[in-house]
Amino acid sequence: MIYNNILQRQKQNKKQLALLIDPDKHNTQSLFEVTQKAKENKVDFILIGGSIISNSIEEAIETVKKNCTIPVVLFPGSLLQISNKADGILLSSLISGRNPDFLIGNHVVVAPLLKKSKLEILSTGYILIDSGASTSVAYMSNSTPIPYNKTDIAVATAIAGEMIGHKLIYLEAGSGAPKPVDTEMVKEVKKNINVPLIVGGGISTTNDLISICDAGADVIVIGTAFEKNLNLLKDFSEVIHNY
Ligand code: 1GP
Repeated sequence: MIYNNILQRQKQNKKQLALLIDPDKHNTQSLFEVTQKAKENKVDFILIGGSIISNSIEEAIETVKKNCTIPVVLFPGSLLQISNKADGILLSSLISGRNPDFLIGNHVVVAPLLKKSKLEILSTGYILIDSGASTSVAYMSNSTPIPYNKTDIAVATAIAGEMIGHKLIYLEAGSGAPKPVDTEMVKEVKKNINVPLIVGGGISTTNDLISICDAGADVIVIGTAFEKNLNLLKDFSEVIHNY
């Protein structure tokens, strides 16, 4: 259902806005505010997760779901961030890295649980790109990102990810990255794959957003920019939904 929507929108050459919520950056009141804004501005889906979470992910999902009907998709930074209360999960393999746990090991551990759940499984080839600063995801996954300008490596990685069978490719600069993934890289990756392309990390202005849309991203993920200024959601949503 979530994936079909993404495919449909991709076919119509429409973009989708995904709001990333890190439960540790919120309390119940701020979660209420953020979901309210997401609802008003027609966010397409909510990703929920973080590198380290000390707040309850289940409580955060419950609060979000109490306030809106936007699909909630887990974006787990660890095995502790799996919950049946969400609608789906980005089951990501960190294909830019060479750490077996993040390529397949963790997936094996949670597979039986996921099979029993009603979560929609969105198999994702997750590609981390160096954005000039070290990121939590690179450190926590003990993996090396693809260098910022090595478009050929990113393209080959995305092609391999699609060939292996991932339903989505995610180009990630890392949460709070000083700059987004290079638009040339986004363009080339887009040219070389058929599955929908997600781009996120370091997108902080409407200009960034427009450039990433123009380069061919199908789904754009925003977290930090909205944590800093929730009013940006309206502007970003207008860009995406009038695209
Ligand atoms: C991180 O791509 C997402 O996984 C969003 O990044 O927090 O920089 O928007 P930002």
